[in-house]
Amino acid sequence: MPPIIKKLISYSTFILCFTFAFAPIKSIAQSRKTIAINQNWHFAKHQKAKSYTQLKYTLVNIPHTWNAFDVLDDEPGYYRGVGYYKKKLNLQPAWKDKKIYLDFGAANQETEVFLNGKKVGHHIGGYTGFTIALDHLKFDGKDELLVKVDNSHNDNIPPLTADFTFFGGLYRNVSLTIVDQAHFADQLYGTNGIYVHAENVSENNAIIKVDGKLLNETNIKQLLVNALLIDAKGNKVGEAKWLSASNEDISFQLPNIMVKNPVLWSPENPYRYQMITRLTDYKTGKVLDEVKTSVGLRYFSFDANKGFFLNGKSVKLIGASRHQDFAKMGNAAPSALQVRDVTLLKEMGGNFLRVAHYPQDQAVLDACDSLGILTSVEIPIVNEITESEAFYNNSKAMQLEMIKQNYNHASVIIWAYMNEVLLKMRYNKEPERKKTYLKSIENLAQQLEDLTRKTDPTRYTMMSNHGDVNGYTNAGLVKIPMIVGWNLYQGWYGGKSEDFGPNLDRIHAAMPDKPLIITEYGADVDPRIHSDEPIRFDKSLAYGMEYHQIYIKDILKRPFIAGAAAWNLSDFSSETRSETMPSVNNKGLLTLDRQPKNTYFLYKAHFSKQPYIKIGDGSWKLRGGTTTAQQVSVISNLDSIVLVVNGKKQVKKAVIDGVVGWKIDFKAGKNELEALAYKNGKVYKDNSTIEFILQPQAFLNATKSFNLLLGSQRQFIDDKNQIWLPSKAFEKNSWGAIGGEPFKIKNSSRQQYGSDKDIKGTLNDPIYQTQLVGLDAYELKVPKGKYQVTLHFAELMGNGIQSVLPYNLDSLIAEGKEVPPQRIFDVYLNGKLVIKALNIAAKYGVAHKVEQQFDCVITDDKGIRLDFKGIAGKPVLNALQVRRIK
Ligand code: GCB
Repeated sequence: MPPIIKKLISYSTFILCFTFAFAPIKSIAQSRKTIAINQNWHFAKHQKAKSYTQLKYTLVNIPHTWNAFDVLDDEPGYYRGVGYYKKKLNLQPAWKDKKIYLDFGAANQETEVFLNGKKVGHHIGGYTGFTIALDHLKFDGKDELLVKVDNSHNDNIPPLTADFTFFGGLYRNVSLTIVDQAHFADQLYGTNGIYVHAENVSENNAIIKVDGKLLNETNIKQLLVNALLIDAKGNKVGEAKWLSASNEDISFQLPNIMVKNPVLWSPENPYRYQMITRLTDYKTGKVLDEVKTSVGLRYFSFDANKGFFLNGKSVKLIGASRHQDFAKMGNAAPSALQVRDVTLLKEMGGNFLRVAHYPQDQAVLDACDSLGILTSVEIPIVNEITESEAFYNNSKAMQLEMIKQNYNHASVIIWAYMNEVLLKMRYNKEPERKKTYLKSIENLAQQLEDLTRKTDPTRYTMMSNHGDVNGYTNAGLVKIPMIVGWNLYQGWYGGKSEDFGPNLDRIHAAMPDKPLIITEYGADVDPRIHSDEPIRFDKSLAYGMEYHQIYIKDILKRPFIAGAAAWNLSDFSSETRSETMPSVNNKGLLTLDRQPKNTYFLYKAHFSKQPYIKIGDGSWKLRGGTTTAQQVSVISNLDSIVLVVNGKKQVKKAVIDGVVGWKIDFKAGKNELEALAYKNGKVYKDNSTIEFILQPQAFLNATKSFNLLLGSQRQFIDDKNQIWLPSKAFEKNSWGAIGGEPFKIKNSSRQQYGSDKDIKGTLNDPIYQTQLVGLDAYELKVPKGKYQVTLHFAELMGNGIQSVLPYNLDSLIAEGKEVPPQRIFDVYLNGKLVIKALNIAAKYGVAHKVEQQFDCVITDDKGIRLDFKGIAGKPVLNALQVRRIK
């Protein structure tokens, strides 16, 4: 229980006998120290039947997760269990009479802390910070911490399921805070106890309020709290004082600080004041503690018809949602990398970050404060709930920790608490039970809403829904939060991208009094995949571009849309996904290691105020095709662009909605591209060198190799930087397949493109995820010579790995029903039987890479011919490589 809040002493009329001078405005108090203790921890995973003392520990540094690598392998699942961290504390004798706290940025997800073998703390929840008092230190050089972290599934801890990986471990910074025995603290919520907010903010005035908590474990009878507000130049702007009348655990509220003509915080000018709050022994004047808080003054409102207003001006919130993991690090990424994400969002022209689906590193919100990015922050209740008191209590505790820990950030305008909570609907076959379940969700939502409004009446509340309006409206969930967030995927999980706009109008019409934010929208884009004929689910950059172009237009057109956050700022780990990059959700505008995709450039062209020009497919350095005439786009916010290809000027073209395109003639080999634009006497340029691989109609003497994808329209660049091009039907004197149909999952309107199964044994899944089914032969007219022919197969039918979530498109269809078909066939190479009675599923299993390689010498003009002869069922071929070796 929080300590009882003591009656506040009104201090407005209290005249101080002792006047504490804030002399130099710089920090003078040395009493509070924060020391990172991230280095040299001993870590071991729990093993059955062994106590933690018997385990073999390895040295690690924090941030650390034990899942950074096991999510990268081709195997499903990752370690969810207990990990132990041990560390000897290096304490200074001078701290003997101090209070020492152990602060965790976060630990996923349940943590017990032991000091010298005795339990001193426990925390539930993987995404908020917590503080533990270390009260019985020995100071003999042997004080030892043992931290037991558990990321096992727990029915009472949100999130229960979600489309992201629950990396276990001490993945945010750990530090010691050393303070005087009388100090500011709100240990229950893991904060320093100082909460600053402003009321009645306008261009003319602001009232600043400081609420706080302090702990006094000394004999000092009277403590003075003094807060000083200084501006960015260090000038004093206002001051407030308060004197305690007791020596216990106290809550206090300082008298108001009035600011005249405040400089307001905004994305354009993220101006911050600083509040220095000091605790002093009233009698002796000794400074006991000092806390600094940055303060941004702004006022804002949401209107159901007109959108969002900041400091009286209409502002469209544009940005992205963000997950916190990085390539090969999982969630254990250093704060500097987290901050870089906010910089990337700012450079893209974004002004809004949805901190999803859980509170993140304080450094992220610090960066949002200092760069002028508005945020919404949420707790991880995702997809479903457990109807238990413990789940409710844990959810509420997380909400409170989130609010208290992020309270002082000017960037935060929204607290949110549920994401698509009706997605994993329970009890669909028991209508009465389902009703009760829905009621439980509504109850929890209402409790979280009430708690949030009571704890922080200065911000808005939100939950994010999915699907159609009726589900959430009928469940009573639309009326509860102040803003409704909707996650919309027309043109991805269903329908067409063009349905997005009309759908927005329908949602608005159904809830005309609710402010609306599009909290998610996106399409998977694998930057290794390109297509001239983009279609849904092909994961190509081109489809992603089309999708986002339509969405941006529709969002900007509608004033009632207060804001929109693309899903996601970057690709992120999601262990249960198996698509072109297994265990990764590719909806990022950036890759998992933060390389920009074209879609990022598109946002930059739309929203950045700086002149911007980028050869759209600049990152597509290796292209190919049967013809050299190909489309190239330039992404820009300048009026018109000139494109120069290999020294030849193309016609100047006007940029429309951030993009302009040309069909240009590449030459085989290296091509130099330059895009130019002029504005106010200045020239803006971008250059790109592109290697073009011509795959001629006939295999010529100069042709070294063909890498062909069957049943596919995409181009793919593999991990050896080889380009794979779509195959075609056989034409005379050329090459191609004879017979066969592209693989499609039957009876599924959701699946239009190959398979989403994780193909075992390779990281180049797109080579295997499409195929021709029932082909008779494959023929290539090649000049005389020696060739290496490699056939690539994978059985795409039958139960692969099943996901617990409906995100994996295959798993929906596969759920227990899909049986691998009988498929046995022979393959002949130029009349010679090279593969006998191949039964892929039986021999290698479903969704496993199979590669078969043969050499052949061609001495006549017949070329290479492969024949596929079915013994049972239809033969298949996924990809084919033909390489000239002599
Ligand atoms: C959603 C979820 C998010 C998923 C996303 C997706 O609606 O809120 O957690 O990652 O869709 O990519 O499917």
